[in-house]
Amino acid sequence: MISWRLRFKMPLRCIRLSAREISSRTVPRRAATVAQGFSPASASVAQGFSPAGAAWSCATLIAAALLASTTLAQAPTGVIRGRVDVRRTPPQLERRPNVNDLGTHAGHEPPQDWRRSVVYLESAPSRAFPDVEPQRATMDQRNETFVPHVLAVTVGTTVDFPNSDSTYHNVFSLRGPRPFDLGRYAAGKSKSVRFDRAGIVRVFCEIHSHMSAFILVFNHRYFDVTSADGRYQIGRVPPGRYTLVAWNEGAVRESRPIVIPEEGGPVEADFTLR
Ligand SMILES: [Cu+2]
Repeated sequence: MISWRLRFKMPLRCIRLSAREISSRTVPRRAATVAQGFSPASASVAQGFSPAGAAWSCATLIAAALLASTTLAQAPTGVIRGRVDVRRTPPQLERRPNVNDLGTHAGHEPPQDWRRSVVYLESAPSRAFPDVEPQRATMDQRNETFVPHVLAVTVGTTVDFPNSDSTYHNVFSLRGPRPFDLGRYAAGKSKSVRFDRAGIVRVFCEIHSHMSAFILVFNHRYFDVTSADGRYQIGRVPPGRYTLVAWNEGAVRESRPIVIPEEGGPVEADFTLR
């Protein structure tokens, strides 16, 4: 009987003890551990700058950023691709009577690449990180034509406008997200403009009224200018529902809903613009 009591009393006592430990010992000890673990950070905050605290904060931030980027990099994404068939009539050149036109050759053709369209997501995916790297792009002035005729860039991009002709040019934009006037400048010179607001920029030359171009400024990177045969591709699109837009010269604009499935993968979307 004694042996039974001994055998069964001990475990009971242990259970009782451990229960008491949970209520009286373990919790305060854990709380103390948490308080101790927290104290260096709060101390460094209270004392001001502390190299150890800063290193700890930096390490935490870097770890969090790495984890977030790794998670994003590993998450499946989709590719939207297709073709834009432009069937509308060629644009009529906006010829303004201008004394500066005297001496320039007449009968200008529409820009060769007027069929190039821009395909883009109407709004950026909520799961995407913004691309903050400053970019640089070029819109050349060659044979009294802006090359390319259509340029698509992200906000913060600086666009160079070199003059590759033997005559003077004067690039300007009157309205839109970034009005500017670069003044007249000679062959071989270049001037630049930084675009910090999203929108459509109409570019003209003050000397040659037949020169015009478009710069589309986006606050995300989900866009593409179609190739010579009308093809486009928008990569690394996070899963979700979007509105896809095909745009040509501001004259035609068509949109359609598009879904990137959770597992990612390619999604085809063709447009016919009339
Ligand atoms: Cu010009």
